[in-house]
Amino acid sequence: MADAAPIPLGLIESLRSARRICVFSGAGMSAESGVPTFRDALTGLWERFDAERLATPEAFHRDPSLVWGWYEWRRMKMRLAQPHAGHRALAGLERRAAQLTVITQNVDDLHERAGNTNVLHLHGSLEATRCVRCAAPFALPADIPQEPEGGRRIEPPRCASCGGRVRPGVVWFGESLPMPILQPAHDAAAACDVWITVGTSGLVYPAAELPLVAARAGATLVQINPLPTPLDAHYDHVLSGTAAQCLPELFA
Ligand code: BV8
Ligand code: ZN
Repeated sequence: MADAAPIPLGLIESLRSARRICVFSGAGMSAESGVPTFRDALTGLWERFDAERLATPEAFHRDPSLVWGWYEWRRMKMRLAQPHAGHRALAGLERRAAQLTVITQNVDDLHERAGNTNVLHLHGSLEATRCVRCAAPFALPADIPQEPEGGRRIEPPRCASCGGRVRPGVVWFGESLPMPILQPAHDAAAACDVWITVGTSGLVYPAAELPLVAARAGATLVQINPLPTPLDAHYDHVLSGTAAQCLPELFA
């Protein structure tokens, strides 16, 4: 990976004086921990699938054990992963900043495992599973899921209360984001001094709207991504680098 571009001095100054900071993370935030990005989560056994078609209620209804197998594989990758220097930089920032809100599209728990406590999961969590029929939470076994022997399909567990099928606790395409999460995320975007987006292609809505809410409210916008994204023009600073390179530099 090429070295990250130097951080502009003016940006370091504005970060030091910021009282309310929002960090908006996507799948690229977890890439250096070994968790495949959303579009890369279809390598190997999954390479012939399209994430946007697999991460839907229709796909789960049509082939529950294929979809459950994909999530078990992703949960295995997450539980084997460790937070990297970028996650730790954000945990350190939370201890120093007046107010830091992490708004993540990710369904892994790496921000929390690094030590951040104020984390809003817009798209749910791989660790939260519930019954499709009665919505009772289902406690997953603590051990690391094993790579399905050769195949991909794993029959989803059944709810102890009503026998209904258990589903992943994520927000699928076509499902609404939970307002108890989306509203505080929107409010934090509208009130922050600095908004930092890290590791997202900016393609998924309504999450992709949030940086524009911060921009309209007059915040300084920073984009961290090794590649250009369609929303770069809305940013005051575009840092061409990775999460593990740029975040420790910003918040050393
Ligand atoms: C909804 C959980 C109402 C599941 C996910 C306008 C308004 C509202 C809705 C829509 C709209 N337009 C279209 C829609 C529909 C749809 C949508 O947005 N479609 C897209 C594809 C066009 N949105 C919805 O359906 C949402 N629901 O709006 O409800 C409704 C109700 C009924 C009918 C209609 C509407 C629900 C969206 C939530 C979907 N669930 N996740 C799961 O994980 O399995 S989204 C999924 O994509 C992940 O959460 C992921 O985080 C997210 C976004 O992807 P990215 O995070 O950006 O990841 P990606 O791989 O794309 O990119 C990685 C980036 O990292 C790259 O830029 C790369 O360069 C960079 N990178 C790589 N390495 C590094 C790095 N950066 C830094 N460091 C590195 N080392
Ligand atoms: Zn049930």
